[in-house]
Amino acid sequence: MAHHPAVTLIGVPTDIGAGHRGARLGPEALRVAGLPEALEARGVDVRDLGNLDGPRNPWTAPVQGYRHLDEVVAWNHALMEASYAELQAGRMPIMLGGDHCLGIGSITAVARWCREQGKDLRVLWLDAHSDFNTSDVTPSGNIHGMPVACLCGLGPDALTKLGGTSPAIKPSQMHQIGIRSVDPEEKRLIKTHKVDVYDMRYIDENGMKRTVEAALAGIDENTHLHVSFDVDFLDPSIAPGVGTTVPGGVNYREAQLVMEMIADSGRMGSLDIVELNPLLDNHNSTAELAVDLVESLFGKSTLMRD
Ligand code: 6HN
Ligand code: MN
Ligand code: MN
Ligand code: MN
Repeated sequence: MAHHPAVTLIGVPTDIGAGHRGARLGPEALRVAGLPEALEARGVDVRDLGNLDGPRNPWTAPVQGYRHLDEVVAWNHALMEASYAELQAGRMPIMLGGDHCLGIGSITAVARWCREQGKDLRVLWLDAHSDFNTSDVTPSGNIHGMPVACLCGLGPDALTKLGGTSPAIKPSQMHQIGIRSVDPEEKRLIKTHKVDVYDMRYIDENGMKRTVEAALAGIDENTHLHVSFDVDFLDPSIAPGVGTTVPGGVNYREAQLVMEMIADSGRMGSLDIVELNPLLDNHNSTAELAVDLVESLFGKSTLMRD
């Protein structure tokens, strides 16, 4: 069995950035689906920090293009500190979301740590969405549609400068797979900023193997790979438990292949699992699938390679 770093599970029970409530229950659903035990069975040293605390969801309308901005800032600030502390302690943080706005705090912490360590950060964003909206162009005001823009320096100071320096990352560090729902103005932004996007058409035409090879091209032993896994990356037929399902997503075998290839790279240093909404799930089956895929991220092959 491959050697794995020690991991720390950080529950981030928030749906503050989403348009549906219920993702706040995601961390518990992942635990009930057996995530800690599955990692332990892979030989991983697992510590569960429990859930972070933060403001409740006020469930109010957007103000100047942002819903719940103050609450999003508070949650991300708490997560940034918790995640940075684990990296400093030499452990791999695994964020149990929670909606995808938590990618701001999570990746801001990773970016700071990589800067200090002289490591090259690369982000793999597995998602149906690009999450590159800004307050001027967002159709919803929901901040889970904005974390990539915020990380690249587009957004309110309170989020773009969460870690002091802005931007946290350059668009060239961001590589997105599975994309199939991008708002019209958001599309213009990701083209202007040249985010590396492998959309479903690319996957159809080239296959998942070549897609992942392209997204990981050029990594080396100095690369820290952060994987941000939005469960709506998966096709809704296998993963109904998310608020923003988009048809035409990644199937079971394609998803396994992505995870196995990331495991083979040996470079994953941090992970978000986000957008799972147990209230929309079918008897926790989406959480169980997420656990199955995380096992593959830690080297459990479904085939004959163990
Ligand atoms: N997610 N583009 C839509 C919006 O409201 O900005 C959907 C965003 C979904 C975000 O799934 O993490
Ligand atoms: Mn997302
Ligand atoms: Mn999404
Ligand atoms: Mn790049």
